[in-house]
Amino acid sequence: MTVEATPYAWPYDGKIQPNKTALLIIDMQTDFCGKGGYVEQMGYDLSLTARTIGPISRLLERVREIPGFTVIHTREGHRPDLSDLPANKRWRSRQAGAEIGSAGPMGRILVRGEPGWEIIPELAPLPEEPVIDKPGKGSFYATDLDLILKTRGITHLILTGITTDVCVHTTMREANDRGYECLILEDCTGATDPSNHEAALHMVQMQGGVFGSVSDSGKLIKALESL
Ligand code: C5J
Repeated sequence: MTVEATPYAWPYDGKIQPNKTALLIIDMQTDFCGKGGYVEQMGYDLSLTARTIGPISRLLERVREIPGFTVIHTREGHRPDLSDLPANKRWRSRQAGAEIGSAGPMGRILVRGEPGWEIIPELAPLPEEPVIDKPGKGSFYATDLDLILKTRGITHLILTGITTDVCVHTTMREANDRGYECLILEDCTGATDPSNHEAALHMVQMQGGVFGSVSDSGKLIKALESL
């Protein structure tokens, strides 16, 4: 059974194979969807990113029941000494009113080990689920994600998390260039601007699905029932 998706049913090349598929949960950290975190400090509406928590939780519960299915979490963040924080990223965050590394209500913003940097309790990784710590927006840059995926023989990726237009999109584009077959779920992703969310999903569907295909968690869960 394939997942009903646009512009093509996913995967285009046949049935979902759990041992070749990974659910990627990107940056579901307090800094991006919780009170006192980076996104709230920048003044954005938290409900736009927090709306993904329920759908991702339900999907995760289902996926964890399927033998062989890989779940991978990512966390955006920097070393406490900020030695992996490029100057351009730092000054832009200052411009946005929430300088990375500065003190906020949830500890130092986007710094590893701080409360705001932690993945939210509702989506806490299980011990066997790899967690990728990334200094950039993309999940492949300066990480071992590709090595972990290749070692497990993963060819298909399901993308969830936040934010749709930044870390999720960068990851999807990089994954597509590396040859992974990608599916993005609209209710399991969210942006700090609703029109950016819509635009990001629209971009995926151009040119016959230039970066992959778009669906939602309900349709995916329905397809997973047949496994
Ligand atoms: C951003 C992310 N938006 N996780 N990070 O700065 O998308």
